[in-house]
Amino acid sequence: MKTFDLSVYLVLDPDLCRAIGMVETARLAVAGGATIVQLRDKQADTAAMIETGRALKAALAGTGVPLIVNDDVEAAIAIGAEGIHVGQSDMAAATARERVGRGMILGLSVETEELARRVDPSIADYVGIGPVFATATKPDHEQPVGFEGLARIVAVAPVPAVAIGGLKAEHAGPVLAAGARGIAVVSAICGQPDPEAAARRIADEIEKARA
Ligand code: TZP
Ligand code: MG
Repeated sequence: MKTFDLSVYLVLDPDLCRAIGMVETARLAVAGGATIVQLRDKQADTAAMIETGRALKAALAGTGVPLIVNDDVEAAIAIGAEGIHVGQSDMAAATARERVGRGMILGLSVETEELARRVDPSIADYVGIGPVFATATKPDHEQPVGFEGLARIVAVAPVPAVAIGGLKAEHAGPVLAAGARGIAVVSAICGQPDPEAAARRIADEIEKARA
């Protein structure tokens, strides 16, 4: 089963989730309306990714919310995750697709129109576009694209898109107006005192923007 909803896309970061941890953050965010969850830990080795990923998978069981693993294909397979997400400097999307097979969701980061045009829809299921705004969460990020850039990139992407980078609940309207299906956030949920309420705010704004 390869259905997914990009509306409220939580990207977990171990540092920003430090207070209550990634598993509890994910559980609360899903209770608040997060529709998809990504484990992104750039410091962890595969064994550590597998350990956290299995705990996340257990926490998400029965919710219908897919777990996506950033970058580490072997961990994604071992966890039994629903998806894998790769960036432009990670394993090539085609290689990742070969390794995980047809059944897994595959997401790809694109930062420019040129990269979005080159996406093969038989390989990638969705693209993550950003950063929309500069963000301290990813210090090495590419040039921010803004809402206009986002719209231009979405327009040429052959698969559904989710926007990322400096986004908060109040940006749901312009993000959907640009053609993206949803909003991906780290700090707007992970760093918040009440991740459930934070996710709910984003879900409510998405719903309002669609109405
Ligand atoms: N890719 C582009 S920006 C970003 C990633 C992983 C970080 C987004 O974090 P935040 O806190 O939602 O700005
Ligand atoms: Mg990556």
